[in-house]
Amino acid sequence: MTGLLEGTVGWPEETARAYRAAGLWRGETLGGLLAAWAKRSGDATAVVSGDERLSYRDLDRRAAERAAGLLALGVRSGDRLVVQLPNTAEFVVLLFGLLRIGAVPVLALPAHRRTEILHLAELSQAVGYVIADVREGFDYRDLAAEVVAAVPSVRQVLVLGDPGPYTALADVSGDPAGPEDAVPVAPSDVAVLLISGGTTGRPKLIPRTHDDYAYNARAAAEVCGLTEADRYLVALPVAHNFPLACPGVLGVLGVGGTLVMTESPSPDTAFALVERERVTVTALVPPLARLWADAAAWSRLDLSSLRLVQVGGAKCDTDLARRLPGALGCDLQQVFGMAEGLLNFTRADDPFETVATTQGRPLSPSDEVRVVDPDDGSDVPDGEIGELLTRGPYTLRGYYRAEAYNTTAFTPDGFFRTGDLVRRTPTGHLVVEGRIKDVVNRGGEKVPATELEDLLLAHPAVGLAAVIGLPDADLGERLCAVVVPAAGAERPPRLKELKAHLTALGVARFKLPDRLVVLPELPLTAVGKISKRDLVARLTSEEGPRP
Ligand code: OOB
Repeated sequence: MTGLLEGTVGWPEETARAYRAAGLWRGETLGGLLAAWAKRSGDATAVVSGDERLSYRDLDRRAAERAAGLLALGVRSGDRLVVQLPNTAEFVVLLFGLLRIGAVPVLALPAHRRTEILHLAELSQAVGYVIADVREGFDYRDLAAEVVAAVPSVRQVLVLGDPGPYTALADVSGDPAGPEDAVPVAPSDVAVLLISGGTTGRPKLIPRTHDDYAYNARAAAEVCGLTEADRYLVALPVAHNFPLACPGVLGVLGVGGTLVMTESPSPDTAFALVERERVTVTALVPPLARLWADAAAWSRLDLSSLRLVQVGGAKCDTDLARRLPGALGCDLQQVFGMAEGLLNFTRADDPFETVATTQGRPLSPSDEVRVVDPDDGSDVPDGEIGELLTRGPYTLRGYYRAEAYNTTAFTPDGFFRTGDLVRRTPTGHLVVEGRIKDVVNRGGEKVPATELEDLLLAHPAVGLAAVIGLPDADLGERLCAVVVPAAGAERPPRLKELKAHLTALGVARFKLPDRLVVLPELPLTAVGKISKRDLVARLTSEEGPRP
């Protein structure tokens, strides 16, 4: 059971014992693993980030020094810190610094803004907030000032770069030989809190234990055939589960490979790194994969080192899947995963047709998967569409501090209701066919509809709001806000105004609607709820005028 963190639900003791007996959970902590990896791969390059190159030994030492520095600041085992850092070596150093002392990072994306960060800090009662100084014209220190003012638990702000009034991360360093370094951390403790994109209402936090996350990364590395010769480009935001542990950062370090960090996944920047560092593997979302495939035709840079590109986060359409290997000169792997746990991968020995047309099959022999009728919960036969339910050695048993929500998000016997509609093929591969959860998947970026609707309703000219996803050739789905003007409003709101309103409230830019539709009323279902299905159908067939 998870020891330190109240508000988390662990696996039943008997199940945990079975996962240990099967050798899936090895009783290791992620901090302890880094020390072991440093012994094994000492001089090998662990991380390349800009001009910086850290060997495994350097990384382990830097993490130990960071851990000592954190202890000296008063950070304790079980404390939560919201971490919002770009793809840099410092992310890896800090992550392991925290893991080593049992402090728990809440992994926010660089795109998150006031609304998201305040929520995460409050929900987790974070003691600290870790940021970069300025990125893409946004000064995170200004946001930190608001966080400190609004959330009293936040006592520390640590900054990568110019700290302003706060503490420089570079100064959070101590002597790792100090007596405080020996903080006991249990394998069953929560290692990180990931952010869910798939829940109703405000985003929920997903506790991942050392046991389960170490297994997740190790098994994913194995499925990808990762070896110490692999050099992995961290192109997606590293706080996301996919590049962090599927196999990503943790999987690569586990086999003694090299991480190449990039703050920009654009072909210009990324291709130059692929050439310079002889990158062999990376993970992309479908719109990026398409951009890379198109750009490769024109690029003079040498991409011949690439052997595997993983594509996931949203459905990779079959055309792109067929085109990608030729365009980039490497294998494709489809990945259908979720921060909550379950990962599906196509395998190197799958026929190409399977790689092109399915989203893979479960990672672990201990993953339990059911496909059920969403109405009555009964299992549907293979080939029929139903809701995917899952339970297993790296799938959560409950969101953090979400007792009421958990009663509906899980079955009584512990299966997680993914909200994804899938079809299972005779080979056990899954094809994602849709969704019943109220989320828009904008090219892999998840926008919980109700979260955005609540924010839209705060605008004086908005009476009713429904957020839906409409089909889009590039993003898979684009974000559409359907609103009914407020009774007293002089005129309907404009898209520009609603975007300005959301920006002023401080929401991540990827949550800004691409399109606004104003209607006199919203279609309702038989039980009187807004019928988003009708809205999507109507707007998809009309593709009416864009305001
Ligand atoms: C990954 O994780 P999340 O937590 O951002 O989003 C999970 C959801 C899934 O429930 C599904 O709705 C969608 O994203 N999704 C896909 C997909 N991969 C994820 N839908 C269709 N096809 C796919 N290949 O997105 C994630 C986590 C780990 C690895 C890869 C992706």
